[in-house]
Amino acid sequence: MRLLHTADWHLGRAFHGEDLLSAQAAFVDFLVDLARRERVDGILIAGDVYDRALPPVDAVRLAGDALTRLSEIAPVIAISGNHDSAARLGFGAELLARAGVHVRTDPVAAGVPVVLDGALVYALPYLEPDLVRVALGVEGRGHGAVVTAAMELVRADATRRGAGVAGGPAVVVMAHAFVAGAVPSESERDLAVGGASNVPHTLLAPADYVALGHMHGPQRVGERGRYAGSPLAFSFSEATQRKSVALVSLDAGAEARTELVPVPVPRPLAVLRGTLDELLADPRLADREAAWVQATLTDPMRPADAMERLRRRFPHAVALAFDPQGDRVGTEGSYGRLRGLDDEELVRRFVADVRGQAAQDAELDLLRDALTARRVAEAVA
Ligand SMILES: [Mn+2]
Repeated sequence: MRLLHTADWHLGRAFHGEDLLSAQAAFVDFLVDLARRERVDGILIAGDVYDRALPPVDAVRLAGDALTRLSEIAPVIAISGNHDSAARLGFGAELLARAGVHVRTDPVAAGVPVVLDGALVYALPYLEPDLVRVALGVEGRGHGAVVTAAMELVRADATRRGAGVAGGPAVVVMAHAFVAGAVPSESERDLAVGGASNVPHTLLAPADYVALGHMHGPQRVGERGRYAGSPLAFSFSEATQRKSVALVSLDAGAEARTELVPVPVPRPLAVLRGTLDELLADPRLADREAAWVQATLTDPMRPADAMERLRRRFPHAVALAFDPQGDRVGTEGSYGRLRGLDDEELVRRFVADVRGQAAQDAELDLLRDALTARRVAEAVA
């Protein structure tokens, strides 16, 4: 049997202020065509269907359209990610399931598979530890504890159904999580404060295939895990990634085989560096004129109207940074050094900077509590 694995659609997301909805609609068209052409037996969407808990109406329409069209080809199984509101995405789930669209947002139902011909698909929604530990009866804290509890439900059920013995069904586990060893981009929202967010891939074993969401770069992790990656780039850190969806073949007695199918690129990304005059004149940059452009200008003095002038050649320039070179070298652009820091580190540095003294442990505890509370509030918003 063959499954189509995708994730992290983030419907409703913008890219540096530019609407991505038409590009996302084009991706849905591509996916529907691919599923039909390849005659897949199931379609897996591993979380972050929407970009936020309250998605814009156009994004909701597109999601409805996508699920309807895909369900006409094969059963669809979707889980909620850390960007989705589990309650909203899960609305009417029982009704949708009757039409072959299985939206799984309830952690307690992790041990109830979607049964396909030849495979059991266990769909773990994103498990926010502070929200689901009571429901899962977990004492410990952190992601490892809740994933362990959910996987105990999975293993018990899979064993009951004869998985793992010759002639038994294949097991697929879907999850939206940061599996240790995976490589993030700059567009995933942190799952936890303080870096205790990742889980060892062994927690998700045994499975013939682990269909993951959360990381936006397509990649393997562990022996049988794979992140499908987002269909579109959401940050310039993804400029060199080849976005794809995964076609997974599961045949009795054989290892899962994966084929990556590249997703059409609506507009490439270009990361440029040089003086403004160089960027405007360099003939080698002709093929970047239609790209989304991030430019770092190295002029010793900040040129006037830099973005406006840049856009005369690169109409889709959306991000500008300055890194002056030469005699009048300043420090790196004052905000450049903050790029890529998580919220806790950002606040920590801010405090140290304005007070001239690092934050104390008790203050950091307060800060972590506040950041956790905000994350939980976002998850139930
Ligand atoms: Mn995501």
